[in-house]
Amino acid sequence: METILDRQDPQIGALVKNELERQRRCLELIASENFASEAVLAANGSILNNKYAEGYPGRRYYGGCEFVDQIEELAINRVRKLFQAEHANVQPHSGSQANMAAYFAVMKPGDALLGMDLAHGGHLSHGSQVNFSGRIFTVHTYGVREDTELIDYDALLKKADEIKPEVIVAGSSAYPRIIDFAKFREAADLANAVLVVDMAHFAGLVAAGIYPSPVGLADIVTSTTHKTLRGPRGGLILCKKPLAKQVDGQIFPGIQGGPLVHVIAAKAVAFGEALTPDFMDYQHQVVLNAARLAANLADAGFRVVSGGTSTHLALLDLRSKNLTGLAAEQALEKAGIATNKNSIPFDPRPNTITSGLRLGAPALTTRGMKEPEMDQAAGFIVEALSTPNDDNRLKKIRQKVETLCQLFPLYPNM
Ligand code: DSN
Repeated sequence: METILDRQDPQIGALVKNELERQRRCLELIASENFASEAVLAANGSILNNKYAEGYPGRRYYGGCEFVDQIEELAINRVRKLFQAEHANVQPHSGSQANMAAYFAVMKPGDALLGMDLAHGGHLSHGSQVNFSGRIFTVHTYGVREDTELIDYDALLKKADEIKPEVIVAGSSAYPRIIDFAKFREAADLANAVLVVDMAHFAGLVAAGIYPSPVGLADIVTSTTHKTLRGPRGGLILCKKPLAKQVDGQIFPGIQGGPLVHVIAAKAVAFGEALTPDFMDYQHQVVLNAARLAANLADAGFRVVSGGTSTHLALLDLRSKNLTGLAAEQALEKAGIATNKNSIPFDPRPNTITSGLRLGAPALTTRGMKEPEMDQAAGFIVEALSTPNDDNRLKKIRQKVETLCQLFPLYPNM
C-alpha cells in the first residue's frame, strides 16, 4: 500500500518500509526493544507534533493548550495509578533526560553519586566517565560479586557508609536478577543519601506486579517508556510529593524546552494498555520466555551469567565457546536474529568487543511467541553460533527464522 511518505519522499519511504520488513522477518531479542501497539504509534505520529506547550498543564507559556493539557493530565493520572506514585512527570524526552533531571533536582556539580558499574550491568547515565553523569558528579561505583554475579549488597552498604554520597542510583541495563530495593534504602539511609531507582528495563514487570516496585522505597524513580513498558520512545519520573517541584523544575525549564506532546499522548495510550489484565499476562509470559530461552542455552553448554534469569533478559558468557560478543552478534544478525554484544561482569575484553551477549524476550513475546518458539529460537542461536563463519549455513538458518516469524505477523495492517 502506497503512503503519503512513499509519494512525497520515496527515499525515506522505502527505508521505512525496509525497516518494517526487517522487524517483521527477524527474531528481535534485543532486551531493550519492543513493538509498540498501532494505537501508540498512531498517537506518536499524530498532529500533536505541531503543538508547543512549554510548561505544565494549566501553566503553559503558549495559548491553544486546552487539549494537550487534557492529554498530559491523562498521562500523569494513568501512570500514577499504574505505579501508585504520589507525583509523575511525563515530559522527559528519554531515560537519560529523566536521570539528569533527577540528579539535578537533588545534587550540585561535584557532589558524589554512587552507581552501578557499567561493566557489571549499570547504565551510562549512572556515572560513566564518558557521560554527563560522570563528568558533572564525583562518581563511585558498586557492582556484583565475582562468585555469584549478584549485587554485592555488603560492599554497597560499606561504600555508602564510607563515601556518604548525595545520591545512590539503583537500576541496570544488563542485570538479570531482581534488585533488592530495601537494601538500597538501607544504604541510602546510612549515607543520608537520596535514593534514585532507574527502572527503565523492568518497568513493565513492575507495572504487572512481577518485579517488586521501587515506588515508596526510592525518593525518585525514573524510567523509559519503550522497553518492557511497550510505549513510545521516551522517559518519565515518579517521586514523592515533597520533591515534585524540584523535579518538575529540572525537566522544564531546567534541561528541556517544549514537551513532545505527541509522545506524551502515546505514553498515555501505553499507560492505558499497561493498566489492562492483558498486559499482566503479557509480562508473565515475557519472564517465562526469557527463562526458557536461558535454560535452553544453558543446556547447550552456554554459561548464563548468575545461573539464569528472573527477569526479561539473560546474559550469556561466550568464553567457553571461544566467541566474542561482537562475533556472536554479527553471526546472529546474518541468521536474522537481533541481539547485542554486552560486557559481562569482570569482562577481560573491551566493551567494543565483549565476552557477552544480552538476550531479551519482550519483543518476541509481544508477537505472541511462547515457550515452544523460545525452544526454536534457542535452537537457531545454538546452530548459528556453532559455525559463526559459515555464511551459507547462517543464510539457511535465516530462512527458518523467517518461516517462524511469518507465523506471528507483525503489524499486519500496515
Ligand atoms: N540502551 C539501552 C539498553 O539497551 O539497555 C539502555 O538505555
